[in-house]
Amino acid sequence: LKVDLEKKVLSKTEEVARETALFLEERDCAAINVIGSPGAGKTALIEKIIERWSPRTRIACIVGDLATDKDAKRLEAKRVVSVQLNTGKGCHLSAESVAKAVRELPLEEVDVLFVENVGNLVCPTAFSLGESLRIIVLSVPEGDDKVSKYLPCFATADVVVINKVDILEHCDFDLDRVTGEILDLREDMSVFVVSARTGEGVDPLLKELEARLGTAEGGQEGLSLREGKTDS
Ligand SMILES: Nc1nc2c(ncn2[C@@H]2O[C@H](COP(=O)(O)OP(=O)(O)OP(=O)(O)O)[C@@H](O)[C@H]2O)c(=O)[nH]1
Ligand SMILES: [Mg+2]
Repeated sequence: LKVDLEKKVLSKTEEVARETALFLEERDCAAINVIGSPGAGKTALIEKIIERWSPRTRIACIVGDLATDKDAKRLEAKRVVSVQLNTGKGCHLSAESVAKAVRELPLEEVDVLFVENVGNLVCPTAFSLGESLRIIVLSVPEGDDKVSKYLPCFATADVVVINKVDILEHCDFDLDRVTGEILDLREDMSVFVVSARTGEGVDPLLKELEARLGTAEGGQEGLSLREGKTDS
């Protein structure tokens, strides 16, 4: 009797996320799952990236929120297609709801899909949505103890963005220590210190995203499924 110990039994939600990843890959569309506390600046960061990338890189957004469509309206004002998903009392986007939403988007005309998760540093990180990249946004007014307090969340990130650096001097936030804590989490982790308000630090972040997603001039050769760092 031969038992394959390597074979992973996928849960239903993991299976759905994997199908979404394949669906997106077949359409050469990279998805970025953006996670962070309420008010960390997730939408502000996506807005800033749209300003820099669009229209050369074609962008669409799926936005999770408990009840309103405020974020989708903000993103639509940047002239990108946005789907609002209301979760009611749900504290994170589900793989199932995102799977439905991606099938409503004109993905043949989209290079990068931003999925802004519900503001929360706990639940969204336990579920893959089929993304190829995961960004965690941490803002300096939240305090510099958050990486150690929400370690499982930060450990699942590919890229961490420390936002609102324009107000650093007004906050007790040890930038060097926090950056070090994040970089210590994994070898391939990247950290960027930015202000989504002023645009400071956004260019190096965009270079890294372009390199990871393969969306720089010359196409999407670098695009691949995100494996293994998502669900615990
Ligand atoms: N000073 C400063 N304020 C910022 C920056 N980025 C965002 N903000 C402000 O922070 C507040 C929250 O920003 P949002 O982009 O709505 O944050 P969010 O993470 O999308 O919030 P939710 O979707 O509600 O979870 C807004 O008042 C923004 O103007 C920044 O870099 N600097
Ligand atoms: Mg938002």
